[in-house]
Amino acid sequence: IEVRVSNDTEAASTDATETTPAPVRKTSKSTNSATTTAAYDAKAIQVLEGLDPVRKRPGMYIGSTGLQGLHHLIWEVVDNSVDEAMAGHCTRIGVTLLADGGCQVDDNGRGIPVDPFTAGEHKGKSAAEVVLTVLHAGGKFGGDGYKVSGGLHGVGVSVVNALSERLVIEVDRGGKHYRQEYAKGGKPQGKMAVVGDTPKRGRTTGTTITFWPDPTIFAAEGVEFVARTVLERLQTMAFLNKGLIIAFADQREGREQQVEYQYKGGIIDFVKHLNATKEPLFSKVCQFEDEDEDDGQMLDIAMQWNTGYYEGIHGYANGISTIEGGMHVEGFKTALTSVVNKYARAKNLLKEKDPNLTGEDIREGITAIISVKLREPQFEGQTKAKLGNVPMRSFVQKATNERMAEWLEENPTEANKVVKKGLAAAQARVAAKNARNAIRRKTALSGAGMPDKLKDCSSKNADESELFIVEGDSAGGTAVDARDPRTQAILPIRGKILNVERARIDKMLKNNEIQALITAIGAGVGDEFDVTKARYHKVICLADADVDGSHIRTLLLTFFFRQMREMVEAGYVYIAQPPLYSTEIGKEKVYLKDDVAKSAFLEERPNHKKPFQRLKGLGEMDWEELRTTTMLDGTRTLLQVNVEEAALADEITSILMGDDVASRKDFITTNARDVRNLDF
Ligand code: 0RA
Repeated sequence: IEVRVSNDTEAASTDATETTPAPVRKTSKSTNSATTTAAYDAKAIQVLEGLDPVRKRPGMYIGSTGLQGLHHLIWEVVDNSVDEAMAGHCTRIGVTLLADGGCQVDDNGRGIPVDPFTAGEHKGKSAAEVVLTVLHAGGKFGGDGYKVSGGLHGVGVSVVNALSERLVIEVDRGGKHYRQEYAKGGKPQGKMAVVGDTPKRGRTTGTTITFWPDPTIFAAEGVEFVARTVLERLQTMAFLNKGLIIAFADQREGREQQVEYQYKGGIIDFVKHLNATKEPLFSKVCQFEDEDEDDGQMLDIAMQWNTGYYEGIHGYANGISTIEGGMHVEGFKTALTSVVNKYARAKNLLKEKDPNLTGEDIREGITAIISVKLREPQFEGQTKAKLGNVPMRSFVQKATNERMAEWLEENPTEANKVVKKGLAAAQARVAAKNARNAIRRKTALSGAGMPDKLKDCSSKNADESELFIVEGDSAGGTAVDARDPRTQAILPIRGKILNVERARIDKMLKNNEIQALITAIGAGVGDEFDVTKARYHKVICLADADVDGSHIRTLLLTFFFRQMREMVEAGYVYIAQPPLYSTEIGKEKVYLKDDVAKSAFLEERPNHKKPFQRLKGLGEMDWEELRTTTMLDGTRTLLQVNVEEAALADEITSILMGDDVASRKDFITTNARDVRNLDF
């Protein structure tokens, strides 16, 4: 078999005129057999050759030199193996975090070609070496190559090599075991060479890449991989690549674990997994696939509804999560709205006089995966997480229109439930509008419009204004005494606010505490929420450090996450940390915020009497204590709440707030140690 390196001349010459290196996720054109030539376009590649630019500006290639960038190295290597799997040549990928800090990725694919080129720019080097030392060389190998390449993540393994202090590649091919090693910065230490026979046990062919990230590059946050981050990503990969075995092993001391993912149902299993903590509306999952060979695009879509009220549509392009949506998601939504309305009319579930269901009505409670693959994905938007390829919209729309219509016809029981749920959502939408109008009217009637319970601050500058939401009237009173009336407003709320996960928005908006909160913040709610109108840029949940307090805090956070998400995204939502214990050192009173702080305190002073003066709650502190420990800027500590990844946050919210008590308990137990830093 002849191994040919080719460069798409057009793409390469464009690259050559670029003044900046390609950003992360930019992809090189994949080769198609018709245009492949044995000759190598040296002129074009010269500009890109050498790995120095990567070390000079790592951020341009892997996004950052923080933990995210560090993990990007793993994704880049794994993507190559996933490509091989998608081409039908690999069934198992292993990812191992080694005890010495390295990361090993192995696959049972065909093995990356090892024979040296006999001519051209890279004469004498193996294809494997070119892939590891030439920027943008990845994915351009092989005769019939990859029609639609999976990983297409973008930057290629040469970037991983450039940013490692050491890298070893091993290939099993034709019964031989090959090996080549690279030193810091991707410098080859000798040629690819046979070092023995392919071991009798294990694979017959395959590729193993082991790398040790360069700590001088990742100086800011270190080179320690986070198992949970890797596991989450690998699980998603396994869902998106039906049947593929992805085995993870952590061999680091004290953290040993092994996990293997394989989903024979692919994204059907993904949808079931996401809905596992919810109550599915029916057990079937609607799933379909389509492929357009000429345009080089594929889609794989699955969906199921649950009895909840929120929509969870998760888009992926070439295995990359498109949190901001894009053309594939747009096409899906448009088709879904149209096809369900058509069905509802045809079956007389919507009468002639009834208006159409809106897209939102239909998507209430949906869990859907929209996974597409395409040759040259364009990622746009603020976080480069929105798919911009326009043809993808009509491709997804057409397939969804046709295949969903079929599915609805073939599954009348389920179709009926989908329509009924949409009708109920439409009713709630009308009721919610009335409730919102009622709040607006009430606001207009009561002059200034602020709730009676609110002790507002005098500043009208949102940037410096803080709203403390305080549990209980008595603690509220203390907080009023403790505050800086110029910049700090106090809103006491009584008891447990409504659990918004279990209540539809219309019911929720009738709740007095919620109404007061919405009015005080002054920026609307739900779809109408406008973060630029927020009257405070710090909204601080102040509740006891005990179980009840943590419950009320979770309820508040859920409300913000679900109904004022932009507040969370803007970083306006905080958690105050009133201390749980107090004790004395001599005459001075010392506060300890939790059990961890208490243990640390006792460890330092083993002879000190135990602080079991446990503050029974916010009410136990006088206003001066509350001010210095919890409210005064400079002496307090606040936790900022942030949304890490919408899909994950959605899952956690459901687990914590939903009806499934067992998984909530399980989650809290397994994450008890991290609970303070919970990324909501
Ligand atoms: C192109 C051609 C062939 C194998 C691969 C690429 C390949 C690359 C990687 C990267 C990680 N794992 C991989 N596995 C395979 C082989 C072509 C042939 O043997 O005919």
